[in-house]
Order: sequence, then C-alpha cells, then structure tokens
Amino acid sequence: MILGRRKKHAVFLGPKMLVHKSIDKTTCRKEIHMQNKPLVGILMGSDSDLPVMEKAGAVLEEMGVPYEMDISSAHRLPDKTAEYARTARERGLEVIIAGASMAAHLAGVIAAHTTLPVIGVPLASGALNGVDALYATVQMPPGIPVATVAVDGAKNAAYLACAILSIKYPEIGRDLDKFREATRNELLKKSEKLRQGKLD
Ligand code: C2R
Repeated sequence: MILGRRKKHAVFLGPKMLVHKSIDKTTCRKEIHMQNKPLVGILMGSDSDLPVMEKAGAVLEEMGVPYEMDISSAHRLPDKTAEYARTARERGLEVIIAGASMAAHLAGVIAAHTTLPVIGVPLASGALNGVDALYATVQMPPGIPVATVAVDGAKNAAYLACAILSIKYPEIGRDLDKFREATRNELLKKSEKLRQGKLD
C-alpha cells in the first residue's frame, strides 16, 4: 500500500502497522507508529526484481515495520543511488535492503556511501542464475560490509532487518520470537500429521 511520498521514494506502510500495531501498548512500538517514518529502505536494481523483492516488504508489513521501496541502480542511476545512501540516515532509515541480479553492485555501492547496516539480496537471473550476483554482493572489501543473504533470499533480508531493529525496538524482537514459535508449532503439527499418514 502506498500511503505517501517522501522525497523521491515511495513510502509503504503495512495494514497491520496502521490498525493492529497502532493499539500496541509498548512505548517503542508507539514511537515507531507516531514517527510514521520508514525505518527500512528496500532498493532494487530494476522493476524486473520486484516479484522477489516485494517478499521483503510483505515480511516487514507482517512485522509492523514501516518501510519504503524504490528502484535504483549503481550502474544505470549512479547519482540517485549515491544520494539515496548518503541521505538515508538523516531521513530516518535504520537499515537498507538492496537486491540486484547479475553484476550486482547495488548493495556494495550503497554501503560505500552510508554506515547504516546494508543487507544485500543477490537475485537469480541471466546466464549464471544468481551465482554472479552472490559473489558480487558478498565479496566486499574489508571496511565496507554487506550482510548478504541467500540468492533470492528477500524474506530473510527482512527478518534480518527486524533482528537489527530489535536492538532498539524490543517489541520487534518479541514479534520475531512469536514468529519463530508459530513456525515451530506449525512444523511440529505437520510432523505429527506425517507420522499419522494424514499429510496430503
Ligand atoms: P533489467 O531487467 O532492467 O534489464 O535488469 C537488476 O537488478 C536486474 O536484475 C536486469 C538486472 O540488472 C540488475 N541491475 C544491477 C544493478 N542495476 C541493475 N545489478 C546494479 O547497480 O548493481
């Protein structure tokens, strides 16, 4: 859901953020809500990356974390990418997620222009199907780190962003705990069904 525009970047806020999370009693979550500002920036190299990268947005919505999403490219839009990274902290962003395929320099170039944590998502496409993007994203020189998740690992990029944010916002940590507990219970139920021969 696009609720507004902050500078040149679309601002997305999940429905839970607006309804469910707004009645949360936790001071930290109220703070997040009152600020109404994106804490996470999701960037991708092309609109062709959206089907994978929007999964990161879906996780952040589920977790009630406000985010913004935009297209930029270290190669095709070098000035926009550098400006986005340089102004990210002052605009209130606390983590940046960047996804690109092939010669995936987007996350690395963002990391070169900000000291915020940058999470890189290597995306599968082209002749090398993501191996090129994985190496380009993960093999950063010392001093300019990019926390790299799996090829097409957009969901984990969002969970990692939540884990980073949970240091400052304990409520996000509690939501992560609840998510892990729900995942565990679901798998245990499936295990029980399988053992009883009832799993389709
Ligand atoms: P098109 O589909 O637009 O041709 O892009 C994008 O992430 C996309 O997956 C093909 C692929 O090129 C990637 N791209 C990069 C960068 N910018 C775009 N790797 C970059 O700056 O690293």
